[in-house]
Amino acid sequence: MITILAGGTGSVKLVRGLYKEFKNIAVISNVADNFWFYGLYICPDIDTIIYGLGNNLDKKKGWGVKGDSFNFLNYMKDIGEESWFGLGDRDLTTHIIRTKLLKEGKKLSEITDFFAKKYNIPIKIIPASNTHYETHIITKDKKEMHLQEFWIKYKGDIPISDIVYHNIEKAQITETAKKILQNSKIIVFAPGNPITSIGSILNIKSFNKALKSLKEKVVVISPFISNKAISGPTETYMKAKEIEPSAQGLVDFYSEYANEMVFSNKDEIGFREQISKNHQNINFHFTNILMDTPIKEKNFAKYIISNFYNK
Ligand code: FO1
Repeated sequence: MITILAGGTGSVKLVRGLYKEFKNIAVISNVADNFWFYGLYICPDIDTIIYGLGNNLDKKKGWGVKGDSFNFLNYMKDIGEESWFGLGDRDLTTHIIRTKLLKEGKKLSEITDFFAKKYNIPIKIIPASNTHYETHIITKDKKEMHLQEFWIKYKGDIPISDIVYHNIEKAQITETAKKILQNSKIIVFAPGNPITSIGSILNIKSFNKALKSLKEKVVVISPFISNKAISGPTETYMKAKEIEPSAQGLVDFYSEYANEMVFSNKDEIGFREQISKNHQNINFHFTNILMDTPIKEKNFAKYIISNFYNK
């Protein structure tokens, strides 16, 4: 089995490729982007995986349901309610059902199983934790807000000084996640944001412990091409955590978790000159990591399978 640690729009491309090429996969999803909005519990990263694998994802945006309408949201706006978070009408059904099930006492992992079944997705999608915790942004003028508020409401346009995981001390790895990690032949860190998609999982104490004991299985996929993030606010968040926003910074950040790392062949020169010398215990691999078409998603999945699973 291949387990993928995933979060956000960058990760779903890798998950989709592996799902098509291999099937025997499990996904452990970031949950720190989850939040309550209009009294509904929203789990963007879990939903992106479920919609992505069920062929329901709006691929252009990278989130939400394809072809969705926004009547509900527009009416909220008309009556003067907050409308900065793009909840589509079809997408809304997921949040309403999930919130109802949560209120009936179901765990997030059980609810996620329910949706996977509903959308005919025959693999395990596991929330990194059943405990709610949130990634918060601390602005330079000392305000604290949820990641979604920072990125969507304020368009990421406020200077920031730090990122914290609010309530993470209460979060625990689930027994299912622990078992799946142990039973996997390889564990792939998807090319998600290292701070808010993958780092938010690594910072759960019990998760961190479990992963560090399985270091020889971990393969990290870079979210950078030519030292620039493929998408999203990766550099901003790395800087806020005082990590150099470059391939070098990524290697330093992930070096305690993995001995195998895959980077874009456009970043190879920097490695020859410097990075490999400082990290001689890590095997660096270089290939075309851009997955901007279904063919490239599949080709990259094949690359992972042949180089790390069937090696
Ligand atoms: N991202 C946006 O940039 N704007 C939105 O309005 C927005 C709405 C949204 C609704 C449901 C959902 O599952 C995801 C949504 N996202 C939106 C994506 C999401 O905020 C982030 O990309 C992820 O949390 C990053 O991992």
